[in-house]
Amino acid sequence: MGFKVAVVGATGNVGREMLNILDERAFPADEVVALASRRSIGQEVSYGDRTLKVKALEDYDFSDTDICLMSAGGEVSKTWSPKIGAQGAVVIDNSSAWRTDPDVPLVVPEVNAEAVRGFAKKNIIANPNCSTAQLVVALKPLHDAATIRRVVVSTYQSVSGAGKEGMDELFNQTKTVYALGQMEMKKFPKRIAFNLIPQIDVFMEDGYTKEEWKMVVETKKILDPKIKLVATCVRVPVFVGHSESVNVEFEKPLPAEEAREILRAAPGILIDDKREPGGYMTPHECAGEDPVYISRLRDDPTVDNGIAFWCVSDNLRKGAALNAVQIAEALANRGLLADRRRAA
Ligand code: 11C
Repeated sequence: MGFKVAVVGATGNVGREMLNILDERAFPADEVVALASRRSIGQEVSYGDRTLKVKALEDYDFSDTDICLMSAGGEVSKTWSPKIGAQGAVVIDNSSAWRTDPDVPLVVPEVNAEAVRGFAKKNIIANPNCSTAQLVVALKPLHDAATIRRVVVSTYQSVSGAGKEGMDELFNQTKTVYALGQMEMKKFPKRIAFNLIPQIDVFMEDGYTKEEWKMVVETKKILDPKIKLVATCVRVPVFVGHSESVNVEFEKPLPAEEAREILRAAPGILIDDKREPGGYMTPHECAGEDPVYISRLRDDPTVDNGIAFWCVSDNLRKGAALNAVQIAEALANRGLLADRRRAA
């Protein structure tokens, strides 16, 4: 017997990708339901070769739903995730609403899959921010090998991280540059076409942005609270795929060549690093792909035990929808959903 799965926010970038990935990975679902706000009722979305008509979240009864994949933003999640969890479904939430809640596991299955066992306090599991997800997949095997002391990361984040409106803004501004029309800025604080913006999310009191803060607190919660991390997050005119320049300092020696073999054997990672023109991954090539790609791996001679690398991944997949479906798989593989059914 398979599971009943609801996808909330099914008409958005990430919601559609969740439906694709449930189908691609043949998640054992007997029924998949697409939900969104009332204004999307009747819209159609694809689930493999099937077409689902969107139903209203507000009117839906979750009492026989096993898993609810939620990608409808923080405010919707704050209101709805506890209500859905109270009806018995396990909510896997893609927003930032629950990530720092001590009663909610924050999970990247390649790193801390066992943490899914802690879901029962609220029936909610949080998916990390996209820029954190790809980073911790790369850091975990390195941390196990040589204990990370400090990470310095600069991100190059695509506009799809800001949703469909972000993608539309890049498209429209780019057309405007050539057509000499009126440049409109709605989603981003400065022009993004042929430009980049060193601000993602709001500013905090200490001068860092909330996106940078998220990378710090989420890495600590998922991987190790002792890791020191400093981030600079930058929006770039790329539609899909987040890139990161990463410097890691270890407690113990870990030469780049050894790190390469460790990363090569680690789950979720592909090494694309030929040290020749074009011998590295770019966001354009990673769009639609599942792995976290590592390129430009080299020693960092400015610290005692350090390496530097380039890390690229599809932010809508590993950074959001794929990670959420992997969490659902981690629950199912551990029999945690079946147990819930037997207990009900
Ligand atoms: C961006 N990383 O690229 C953000 C999007 O906390 O889930 C995801 C925000 C979040 O704009």
